[in-house]
Amino acid sequence: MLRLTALAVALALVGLAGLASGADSAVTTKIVYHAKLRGNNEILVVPAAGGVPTRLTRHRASDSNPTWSADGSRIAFESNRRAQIRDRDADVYVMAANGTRVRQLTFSDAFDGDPAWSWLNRIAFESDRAGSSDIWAIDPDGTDEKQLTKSPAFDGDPAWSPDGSQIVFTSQRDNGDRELYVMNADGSAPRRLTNNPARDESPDWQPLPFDVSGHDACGDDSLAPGGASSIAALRMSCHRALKLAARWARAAAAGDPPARLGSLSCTTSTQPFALTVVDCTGEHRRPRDLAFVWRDPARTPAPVTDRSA
Ligand SMILES: [Ca+2]
Ligand SMILES: [Ca+2]
Ligand SMILES: [Ca+2]
Ligand SMILES: [Ca+2]
Repeated sequence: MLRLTALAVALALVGLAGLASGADSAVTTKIVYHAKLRGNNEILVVPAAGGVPTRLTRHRASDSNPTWSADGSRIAFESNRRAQIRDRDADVYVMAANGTRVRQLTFSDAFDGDPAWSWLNRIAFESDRAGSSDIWAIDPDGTDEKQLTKSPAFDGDPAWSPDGSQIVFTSQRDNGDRELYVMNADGSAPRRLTNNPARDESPDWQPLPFDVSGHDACGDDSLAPGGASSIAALRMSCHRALKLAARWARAAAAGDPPARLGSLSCTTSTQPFALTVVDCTGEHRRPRDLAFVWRDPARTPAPVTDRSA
């Protein structure tokens, strides 16, 4: 539940700042969670500003562990509503943010659950269908299902990096003790983050400091040297947004971050974790909107290398 707590905090902060999505984000952002109602888990949402929770599921099975899509339009969750073969069977489901259009994504007779939805629209989850708990990933339409970890030990608890390029997870692969690991989104180049006799688990990657609801997520685009990433566009194409972000990044890398980009007026806010958020808004009768993250070149993380080989 650490992930949900962090998301809730992020959404609340975004609501206060009104970054990128306009001043109404404070009243529109919601927090999704599960609660045991009369002994049965259901998914609910509550406005971040406070208010009456709305129930999204009504099913006698256990519905739990919800996670938002990056654009806020859908929710993935875990449910054992089709568990007819094994007691421990559960599967990953997706529904619209209002609880309609429920769709089953996984169909193994083993456990599939604890989903995490990435900025790049990929859903990571935990499954023990291959004999031990492993991280798997699937597209929200149920295609391209892939096993990302293959250790005989426990691998679970997936959480995405803000740009969707990496996954942090928990594993007992090295010494039987739970440690945190990071791997690329395709399962390659795993590396251990912790190494101690304590039980290290429930990781959560610090989320993006702006609200992407209503935006197209244009993906990560490494705009050297510092790398701008996680570009979002509201009323312009991703193609155009990427070009504008690249232009801004080049100027910023040269030491002169511009306050304007064509007809866009840009603002920046420095975050306490080596990131600058750039937020550009159109003017006059043609409103446009662009937001992206600019990494501090001096503190760009080192590339992921495979230390497990
Ligand atoms: Ca239920
Ligand atoms: Ca299953
Ligand atoms: Ca495993
Ligand atoms: Ca440990």
